[in-house]
Amino acid sequence: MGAISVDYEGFPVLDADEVASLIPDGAMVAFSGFTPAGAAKAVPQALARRARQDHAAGLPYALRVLTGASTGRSLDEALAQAEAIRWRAPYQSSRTLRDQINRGDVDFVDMHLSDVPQFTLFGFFGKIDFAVIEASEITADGRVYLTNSIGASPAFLHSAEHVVIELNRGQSRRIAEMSDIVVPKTPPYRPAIDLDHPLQRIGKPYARVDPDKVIGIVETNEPDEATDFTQANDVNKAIARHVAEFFAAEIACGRIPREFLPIQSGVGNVANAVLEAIGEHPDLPDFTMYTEVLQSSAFELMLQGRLKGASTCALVLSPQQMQQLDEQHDFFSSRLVLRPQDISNNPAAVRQLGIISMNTALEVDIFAHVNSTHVCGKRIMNGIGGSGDFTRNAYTSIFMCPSVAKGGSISAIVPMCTHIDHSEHSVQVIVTEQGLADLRGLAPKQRALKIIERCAHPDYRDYLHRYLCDSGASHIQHDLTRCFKLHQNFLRFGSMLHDEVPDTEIDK
Ligand code: 0RQ
Repeated sequence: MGAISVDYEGFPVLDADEVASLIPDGAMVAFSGFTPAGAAKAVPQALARRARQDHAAGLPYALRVLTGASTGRSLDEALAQAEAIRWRAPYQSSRTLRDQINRGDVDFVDMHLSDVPQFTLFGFFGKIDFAVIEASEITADGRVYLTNSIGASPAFLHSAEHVVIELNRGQSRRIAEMSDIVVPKTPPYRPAIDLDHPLQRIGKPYARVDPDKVIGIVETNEPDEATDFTQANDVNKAIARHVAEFFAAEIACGRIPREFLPIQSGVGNVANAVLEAIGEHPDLPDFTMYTEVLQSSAFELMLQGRLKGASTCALVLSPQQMQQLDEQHDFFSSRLVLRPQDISNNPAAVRQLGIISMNTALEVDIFAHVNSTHVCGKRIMNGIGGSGDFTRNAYTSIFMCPSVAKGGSISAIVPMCTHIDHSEHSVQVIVTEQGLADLRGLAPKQRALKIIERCAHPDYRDYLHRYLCDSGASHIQHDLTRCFKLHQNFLRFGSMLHDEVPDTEIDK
């Protein structure tokens, strides 16, 4: 270890490269971060430098990397570019890492995000050698005040053998006042989560660490590496309109209570567009959110008073919005609660609070199975994330996507999904820019007809109707010789509607 220059609250202040020199090849390292919000930044970059040096010297260097969810470019992208990741869980969105996973160079465990803290606490991942956690403050007695996400950091701090704190001076110290941290007890006799309202507080504003485990503090001063928000396009706006109209109709006929229900909304531009449409709809009341990621559109709705309050695991906002959050702290601190992912995504809380879940699909089949993760059943995109945590237990579960991808060469509505993340038993409503299919109470054939008519792109409706019609009578009408023909066409010819491929030439 290099020379220790100063102490902070009795902990040695280290250089990120000194920390990297202490973490051996093959170590399991748990980093803070749930999306780029609150992700560790300096130590992963130093680990990437070390990996490059070791590789140049002919030495192996790759880590087992655990986080709350996806991260910023200084973590997944930097480590992947340095070929420093051997194993990864539970979610990622880095282009380089995705390619390495799809080549088989990195082992990736795609899992429900609510499970990560308890997998950690139960020992299901094995030993956590190091935790590297971004914080705005640590005290000598082991209180750790986290930054823009809570994620799985409380569990990582609890379980890791050694802990490094990235003390980020650039992050607001007051975010911690919005944090509500509990580490649920392990079974048996685990008490129920006592949440009746999305904004109810049940924990403490800090996480706990055994001070003896803290090997050092690394001082940083960098903002989160959130990607820019792009304006909603016409397709996303059409999807959003259908969703907002659906909610208005549900409230009008009494299936959703007049005061509305808390909303969970996934990440990305579709989710932003939907929140905007809800905010603009004259017949929809002010509402609350119980979600895992709070994005920019929700922040604006909160300023306008349309969003009354939100529980989230991460704040993914622009630098200007982060500054505004700091300047108007009193306004936001009474309206925002940041929770660990085992609480923000807790299936029992989702059922208890009556959450309406809204997530994005890659493809949906005519019987309402949803693939959120694997293109053509093979290549991972990001991961299931929190979508399963919410969908299975939602009051109403909604999946949205454009009806076609890649300029129309791919239909999002297919005869059979090539990978299933959410089954017909959990998926209630499908929405594309073409329309909305409410599938509640419908048998498989009725679901198929509704999805084809309401959601499929007109170019694909005829094919899908023929598929259904030619598949013969059964409870779920499938022709196992043809159910993946559209995918086979795409893999072979680059377009799903290309003439059908002979069975002998299918992609293996
Ligand atoms: O590819 O970028 O190369 O053009 O997939 O698609 O339409 O831009 O949508 O960015 O919202 O991502 C499901 C991946 C959608 C995401 C998924 C191609 C398409 C494009 C992205 P290009 P869009 P989005 C909250 C909840 C799972 C996790 C989750 C996701 C790219 O929403 O990862 O819900 N969800 N978490 O062209 C081949 C298809 C395709 C396709 C789209 N059928 N086949 N490619 N694409 N459909 C977050 C957390 O849990 C933290």
